[in-house]
Amino acid sequence: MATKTTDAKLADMQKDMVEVGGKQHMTTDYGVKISDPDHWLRVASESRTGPSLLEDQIAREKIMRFDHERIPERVVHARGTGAFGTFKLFESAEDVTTAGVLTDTSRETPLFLRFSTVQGSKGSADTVRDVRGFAVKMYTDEGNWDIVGNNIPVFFIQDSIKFPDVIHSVKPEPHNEVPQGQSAHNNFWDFQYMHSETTHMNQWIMSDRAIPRSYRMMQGFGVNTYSLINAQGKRHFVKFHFTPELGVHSLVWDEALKICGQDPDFHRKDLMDAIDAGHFPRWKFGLQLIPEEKMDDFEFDPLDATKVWPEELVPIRYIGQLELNRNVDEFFPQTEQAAFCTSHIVPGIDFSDDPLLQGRNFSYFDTQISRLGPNWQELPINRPVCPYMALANRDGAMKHRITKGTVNYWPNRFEANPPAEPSQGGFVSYPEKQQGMKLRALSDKFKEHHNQAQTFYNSLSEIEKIHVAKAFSFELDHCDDPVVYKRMTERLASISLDLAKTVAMNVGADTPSKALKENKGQKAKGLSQLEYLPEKPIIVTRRIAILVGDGFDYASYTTMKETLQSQGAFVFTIGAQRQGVKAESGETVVPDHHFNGMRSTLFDAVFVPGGKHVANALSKNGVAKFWITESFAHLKPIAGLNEAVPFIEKQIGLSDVKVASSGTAGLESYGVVTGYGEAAATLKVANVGPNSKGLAEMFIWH
Ligand code: HDE
Repeated sequence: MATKTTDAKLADMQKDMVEVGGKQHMTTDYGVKISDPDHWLRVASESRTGPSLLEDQIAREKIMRFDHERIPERVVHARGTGAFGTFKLFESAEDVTTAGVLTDTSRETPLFLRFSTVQGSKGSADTVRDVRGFAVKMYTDEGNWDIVGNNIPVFFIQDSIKFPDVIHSVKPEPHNEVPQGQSAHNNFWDFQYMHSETTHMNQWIMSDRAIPRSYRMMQGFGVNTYSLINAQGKRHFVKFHFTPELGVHSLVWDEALKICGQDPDFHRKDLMDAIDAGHFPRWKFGLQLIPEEKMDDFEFDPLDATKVWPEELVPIRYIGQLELNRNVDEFFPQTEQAAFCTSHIVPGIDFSDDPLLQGRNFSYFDTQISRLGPNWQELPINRPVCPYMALANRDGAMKHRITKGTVNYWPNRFEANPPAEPSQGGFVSYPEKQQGMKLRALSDKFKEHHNQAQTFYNSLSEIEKIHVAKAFSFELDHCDDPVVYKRMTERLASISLDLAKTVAMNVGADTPSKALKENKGQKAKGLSQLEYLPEKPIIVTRRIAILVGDGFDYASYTTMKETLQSQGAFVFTIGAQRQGVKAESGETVVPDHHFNGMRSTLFDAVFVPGGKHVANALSKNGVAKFWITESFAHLKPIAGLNEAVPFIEKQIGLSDVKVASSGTAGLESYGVVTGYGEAAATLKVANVGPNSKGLAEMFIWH
């Protein structure tokens, strides 16, 4: 029995839900109960297994259904995962739009959000270096509104007609289908060089934005320019923003590479685990608005998707909140079959002449047909929750909805299902005056490609800049055609001569002697991800490992575990063996994993309690020792007590880790906190920093 709900989308989908379990017998698709699901009907006796019979309608049905289980994966963004949630407004935007979803502060609009990577196939790894998709479908009272965004605010190209080229260049190469889930190859960087309009975007994808720690810890951007129309018929151009409550955080590259193999589902599990635990991820929703008459006031064209609208010039107005609060029940019908369309807008919202958006409006609608067939809009995940009657849209493969009545056209003699006047909510396109030559061209302002790329680079912190240089060096190292890596390195001299020189040295390109474009050091707001840390550092949903073996100190283990858990952290005991680990004082703890079952990369921090286990187990185990070394290399907070202190000190090879004297609070150095003696008994944890900054805040002693 479906549970009662106030969530309109959940109630809608429940009409099509059945549940595994209970006393209901197993049946065929046509409802007949099955008596023996394990054997094909065949000629057989005790001594002989004879031929299988084609007559077996039950076996044939089962095999046929299996043979056709797969549908084409998305041509891009094939790898992804999603969740349901709600959208609430805390401020009406009725001064700029009539859209109910953006003006009615009493509503809770149900939604589905799908996150994705772009390059890899459906089975590729989550933590690759790539753009992340951020596609939201809001089931509003006036129809579905889709914002099909990314976690990076700009795009590679300016004209949709180039999309097949940019995607072909990044996808596995055609002759050998290599590489999977990577942009580190000749064709991609060849294309990037050939199109200088990609210069801005490839600064973003070489930054830490392309290796997020979690889907919950990245921004979402609509990227394209849309319009909002108010009750007076006035138009504002708009960009949509989603800013995560948890802040923006990234992995470090070595960690990301390793997690690809160690847990390819790292991000989708992270999302599901947080929602299951009731730690619902939230994003503030904001608008950047430009009144129509101001569109020519900028040095860039606001319709150019390779440019951001600098926040100094166009501030973000936050008006709402998006929350994810329910995992899907079944992946295929609720995520794989989700079909997003940039063309799905509701009254009060309209398109713009953004040339990328115009092409997307055709493409998304079109691609769903090859994935799902012409009736994809009727699938439970895609259909609206408001009343709908598409009078003339009938038939086609896999038609599902049954529409009663004798007419399927307009006008009809019954005046059945008449169109709606604008005052009744009928969609009316903004009556824009258009005049011009029919040409294959873009406006002149689209020709400038480097200013914002430089501003992005200049705005990064030193450590972020180092990461960009390392990322370019990794990528171009994987290009074996000298034409590709040499030319691309040269291009970097139009961003920063230092960057170009570092990359040239690493990848074996010619060292550029002069900048190709003067860099005046221009910076802007909102570009460095360090600006998006939570107001107060929080530990909630961070994964923390406690390493124990036989002989560990039970008191400090439990104090630390309980304190961390009370603050919403996910704590895992990693033990020498999962059969049970015995404390010095006799208690037995059953670890969640054993040393070889997990890796430090899958956790945000590590704690080692004191006790004889350090000598008995930890210092004799290579994996446990490497856990500490690797955590340190990945800039993770490490804490240890008593016997664990010299152990940690040895693994990280730090001569200046300071150690407090017995009975006093511990000290920290480089994100390592250590302590001896009584400190263990009074251990408390407060303000925990993100893994990229403020590491020393991880463990605070009171
Ligand atoms: Fe997409 N893109 N795209 N894209 N895109 C698709 O539609 C396309 C672009 C984005 O979770 C496809 O349903 C063109 C920008 C996301 O299901 C396809 C152009 C942005 C998703 C398509 C772009 C995106 C897609 C493939 C250039 C950020 C996954 C499957 C003009 C704002 C949605 C599908 C999901 C998916 C076309 C550029 C984001 C082929 C032609 C810019 C998040 O229609």
